[in-house]
Amino acid sequence: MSEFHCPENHPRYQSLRARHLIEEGIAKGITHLSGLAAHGRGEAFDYMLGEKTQAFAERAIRAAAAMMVLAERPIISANGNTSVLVREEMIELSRVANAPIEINIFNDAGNRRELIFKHFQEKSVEPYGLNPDALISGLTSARARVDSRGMFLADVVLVSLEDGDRTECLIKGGKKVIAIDLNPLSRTPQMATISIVDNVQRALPLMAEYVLEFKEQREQAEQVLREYDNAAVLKESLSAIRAGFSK
Ligand code: PTJ
Repeated sequence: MSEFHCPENHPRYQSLRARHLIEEGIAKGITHLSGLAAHGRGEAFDYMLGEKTQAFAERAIRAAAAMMVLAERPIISANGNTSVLVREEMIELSRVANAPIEINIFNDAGNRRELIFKHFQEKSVEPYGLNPDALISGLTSARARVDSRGMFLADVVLVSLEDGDRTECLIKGGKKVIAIDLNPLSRTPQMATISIVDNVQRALPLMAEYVLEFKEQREQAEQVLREYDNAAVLKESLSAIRAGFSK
């Protein structure tokens, strides 16, 4: 496995480090090879967004934190990309929001679930999803396979960096979905209750900060959620990408 040699003051340090994490995840069998393509797609959108959390994304992150605090059974979904990019950040959010982590993968062959489980175990966390025993109805991909103690019972599901149609099925099943996805045109953010168009590496730590704030102010969390407009956030994110493209 290649070492990461890059001075921290290199202008592309963060981006190169993220690439290295994905590369390492693939070498360890945690991240699927297609995760590399997914990552590249995200990089392109992030570039258009100026590689920073835009105001509309921060509004969505704040609303998402409010939703996590007010939820009865929130859960954080982890796949092969997020497990290597934001393991520590997911663990911290899980701790402050009292929301378990559950492994949910699209490419469900071989021992990837076990490898992801062990990757979290290194940090003394045992996510759900090692042996899924329930199904999300209406979904034909492996993402349907969930844990009856976790995702199956959850009322709010945080999904990051994800393909496909799971969000629609979760919503049809009565759950609320918070999606983190740099491409606002993807089906996941288009269908989600709250769509965070931002890099998962920036969004999760900020969400954890807001969760801590709202835990002390539940009424304010309720107000933030009442006033939140996801359609406006999606519209603004598209304008920002268009503006970034024409620069
Ligand atoms: O581990 P598995 O088997 O569950 O597979 C995971 C991947 C990511 C391979 C799978 O879900 C996939 O193919 O996803 P897609 O369809 O490429 O979608 C990924 C979405 O995440 C795209 O819309 C990207 O723009 C977006 N994205 C990529 N990197 C980031 C991101 N969004 C937020 N933060 C990122 N760092």
